[in-house]
Amino acid sequence: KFNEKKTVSVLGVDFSGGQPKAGVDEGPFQMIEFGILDQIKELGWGVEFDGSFPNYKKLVPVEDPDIGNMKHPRAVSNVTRALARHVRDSAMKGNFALSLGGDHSIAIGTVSGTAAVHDDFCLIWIDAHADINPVAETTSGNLHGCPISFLIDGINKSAVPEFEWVKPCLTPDRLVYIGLRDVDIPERRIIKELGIRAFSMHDVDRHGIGKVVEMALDHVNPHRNRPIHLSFDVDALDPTVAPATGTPVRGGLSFREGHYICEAIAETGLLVAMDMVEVNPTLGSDESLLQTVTVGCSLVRCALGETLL
Ligand code: EXY
Ligand code: MN
Ligand code: MN
Ligand code: MN
Repeated sequence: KFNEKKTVSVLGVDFSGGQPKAGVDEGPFQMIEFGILDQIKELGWGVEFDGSFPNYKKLVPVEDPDIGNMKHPRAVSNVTRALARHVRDSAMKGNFALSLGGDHSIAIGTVSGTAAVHDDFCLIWIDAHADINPVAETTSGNLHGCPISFLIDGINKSAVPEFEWVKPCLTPDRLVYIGLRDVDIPERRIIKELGIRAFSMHDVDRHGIGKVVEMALDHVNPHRNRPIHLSFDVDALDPTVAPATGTPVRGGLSFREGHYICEAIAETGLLVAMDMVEVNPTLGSDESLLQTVTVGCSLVRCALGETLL
């Protein structure tokens, strides 16, 4: 078992450059203000947190013109490159790496960091979106819609020098999605071509969340021996459950379905890293902010074993 309540390295990633809305960079501050660090300690884990905050904003260049359709490419590259090192160093020490976003482009770094230590890892991606747009085909140009295209070999056909440091570290059979309901046409093509296993909300309705998580784990982790990286985009949840997020899509996971996923993954004892992303405390009322930060923190606690008896 990997996650035998050792120490959690908490990485606050105050970054919003993978998408156009301000505020998602405040997600980590809000979750820390809400008490996530003490909550994790209360579960029996040690917590390592750099009080001075890595401050990823410092890595955002003043000049960052588009490359092709890509917006803020150098900012995303600089931040994710530094983050990959932080996650790698945490994992190397045997710590659980918890990255609090920030937008989902940060997963370029978090997953690369995990892969550097656990080369046989699998990736469970909980999201309304597939985040696998090739950079040559993204219509929005927002890199939070593209992170996985950097991680799997061959999706981005021509190399982008700014991202040359990213080594494809994931094979299609070690990725699984749960929660999808807003997938772009190039993304559908890639999922099909590469045979990536994806459980949409339709599948959750049909089979129930218990069966879906079991099928997802059987696919990416058939012998239950691979380290797991869980990348949880809060917009996977229904907007009535998590309203303060940049790209909400109706018809998402219920409060319990979201928590069930985290609990079932915690139960495997194989979780080594988690991202909690796209919490944007500036979108909506104070009430929807509190609601979203609360649910983000409680998903993290469940993934760390809060509800295991
Ligand atoms: N697929 C759309 C795009 O590429 O712009 C929307 C992506 C939203 C991504 C959010 C974080 O999951
Ligand atoms: Mn700009
Ligand atoms: Mn996402
Ligand atoms: Mn999303």
